[in-house]
Amino acid sequence: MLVAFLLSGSSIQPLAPAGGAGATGLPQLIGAALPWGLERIHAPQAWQVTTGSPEVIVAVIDSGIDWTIPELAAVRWTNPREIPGNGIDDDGNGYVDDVYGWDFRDNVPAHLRRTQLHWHGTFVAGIIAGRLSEGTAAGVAPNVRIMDVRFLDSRGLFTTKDWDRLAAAIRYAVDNGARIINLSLYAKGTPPAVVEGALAYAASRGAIVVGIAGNEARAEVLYPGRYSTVLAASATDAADALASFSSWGPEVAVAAPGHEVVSLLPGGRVATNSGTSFAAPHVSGTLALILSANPALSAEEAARILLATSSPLTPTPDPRFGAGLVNAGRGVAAAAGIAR
Ligand SMILES: [Ca+2]
Ligand SMILES: [Ca+2]
Repeated sequence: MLVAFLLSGSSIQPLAPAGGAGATGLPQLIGAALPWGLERIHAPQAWQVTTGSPEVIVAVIDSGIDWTIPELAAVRWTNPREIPGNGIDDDGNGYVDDVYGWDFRDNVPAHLRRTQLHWHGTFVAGIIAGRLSEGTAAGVAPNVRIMDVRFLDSRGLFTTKDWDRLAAAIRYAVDNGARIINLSLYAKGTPPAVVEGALAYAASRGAIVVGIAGNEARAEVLYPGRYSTVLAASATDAADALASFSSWGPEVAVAAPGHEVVSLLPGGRVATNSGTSFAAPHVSGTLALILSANPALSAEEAARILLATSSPLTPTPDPRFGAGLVNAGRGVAAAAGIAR
């Protein structure tokens, strides 16, 4: 039985091939304007301090990532203690030849996946750390590293049989150095204790888990975003209104752009898509910049800075937006200003 959905139901709207020479659309996109979401969260202001440190690893537990895209290849995490292709678990972490992460769907190293990728994970990774050609950043934190932890199937879905798989994926990300885990997925139901246990483990090891409110357009934050161990994001549009599809509730930590977000599809095309799935990577990228600006920060300190520097969208506390719209510029400035 399918229990989980992560697509907003909106259609993909291709703009142009990334790196296409002389084509309409993309050159204007590169030259004239960054993706609106990056402008809205003040990423360019943050980049005056840092565009991200390669020491900061963000795990993308999703549908897998197309690493043939040059704009993403530069930010792929490599396991430094694993020798590729020798059939030996060199680092003794329980996974043989996991040089670029692990595919928990096919149970193989991430780069040896056996089934077709759904586009979702590539799109998420692009928002966190993608680059457009000519060195222009398309993601929030284009110099951090992305760990590819595949969990969702080729349709972008998972089932009730997969909860153990999700728990293992979370633990893998934590044990292999991820400081941030992006979970752009949700379920219409309560996960078993094994998932809550893995999230508690992540918290105990100083990994920050970013999740989503869900795309059900009502006052109920869905799991796993509903857990107190997850920073759940709601989705806003270019006018800072709550996106029509976004769920909300007291468990929302922050809001971030999620309506018609610009990022990469497998193969490298640039497109827009909508969903709370695409709000979360704006949050993950901002946290990655905060930790890049000050690597000594604990997870709690980084999360506190994220919340304290977000821009309130209403005069009073609002379950639609949590602490407000994430503000990478203010977040990085605050992080860099803390001497430790
Ligand atoms: Ca290994
Ligand atoms: Ca090996």
